[in-house]
Amino acid sequence: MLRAGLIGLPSTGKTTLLRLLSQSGEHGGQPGGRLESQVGVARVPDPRLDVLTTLFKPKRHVPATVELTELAGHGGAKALLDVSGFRNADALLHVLRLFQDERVPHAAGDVDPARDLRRMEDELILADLAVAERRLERIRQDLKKGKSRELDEEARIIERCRATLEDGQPLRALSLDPEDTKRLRGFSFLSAKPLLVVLNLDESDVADPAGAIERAELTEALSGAATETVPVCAKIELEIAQLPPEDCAAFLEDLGLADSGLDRVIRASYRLLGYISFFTVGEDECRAWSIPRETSAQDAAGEIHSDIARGFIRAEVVSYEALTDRDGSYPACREHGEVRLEGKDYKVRDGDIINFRFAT
Ligand SMILES: Nc1nc2c(ncn2[C@@H]2O[C@H](COP(=O)(O)OP(=O)(O)O)[C@@H](O)[C@H]2O)c(=O)[nH]1
Ligand SMILES: [Mg+2]
Repeated sequence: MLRAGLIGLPSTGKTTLLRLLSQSGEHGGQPGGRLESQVGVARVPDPRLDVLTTLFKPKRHVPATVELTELAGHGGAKALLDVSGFRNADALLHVLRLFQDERVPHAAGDVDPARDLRRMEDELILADLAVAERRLERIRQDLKKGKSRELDEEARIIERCRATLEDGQPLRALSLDPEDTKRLRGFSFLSAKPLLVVLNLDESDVADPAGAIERAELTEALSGAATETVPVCAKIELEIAQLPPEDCAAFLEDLGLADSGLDRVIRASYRLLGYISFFTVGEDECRAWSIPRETSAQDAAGEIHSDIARGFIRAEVVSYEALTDRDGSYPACREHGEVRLEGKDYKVRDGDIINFRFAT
């Protein structure tokens, strides 16, 4: 499951966004509060799962999910990020306040998103710099006890990280070879994580996000590597999401929005991370699973259960298009040679419908 951490200064709309994405109307904690840590689960909207559900009429249908966490106690005056809380996150969602509202004082004074974006980036960089320096110190001590090629390699890449951070650049700007990527994985550097900037717009700007970005002088700051931007209007969208479903579309359209905040934020996250979905189908359950692009069949099996990965024999694969074209009939797909048997190294494609054969 994809894990996303919500970051941002107080009173920018993190909790509101969390509730919008997890479609939960409950109000945990105080508005703008700093003390609450909250977790929400967002279901990934996917019309393909709906089609499969109509074809197979399973007892259950289970969408892929994204787990969202808002951590307590960061983003204050000292703005210390609790690194450990985000260690597991696959991506960070930075909620940036563009909305003006006198009733909601902004902790940092005026509404100035360019400043806030830089400030949060600096927080990530500082937290990472501390980690890099601590590790370099340890390596230096270990090298006194005995040389090793791997320690030298690690020192080299961490030194490169340190220099990048010292220069005020996030680590996501670095291009690394796979070996170095592996060496750095254990450090869970925050500024290396893909970043989705969620622009929490003023109601009056919803129809013109490009204009709002320009007026806030954010264009250049948002052009960085491994970042995506998505505009929302968290408060109004949450109000709309709580209306009966048949009214939602009309209200969104009135605002100038083509689809829901949930759709837009999740789609942007998938683009950012390069995630794709595969499906499992049957009478009991139709289910969507998210995996990074280029995931092997065996690793995809592990997403379902480690036993299936361990006992992996073959993946029986048919594309979503082929199976739905034949009204969900496996025999018809087989007859036309559309069901393939793939080995453990097969790279799963978006929309594959997979039946894993495994030994227990
Ligand atoms: N006007 C307006 N107010 C918002 C918007 N998003 C959030 N708020 C309000 O800002 C306050 C703080 O929001 P909250 O989500 O708790 O912020 P957090 O501190 O970042 O978690 C609440 O009163 C929200 O209703 C928005 O898009 N427009
Ligand atoms: Mg909050």
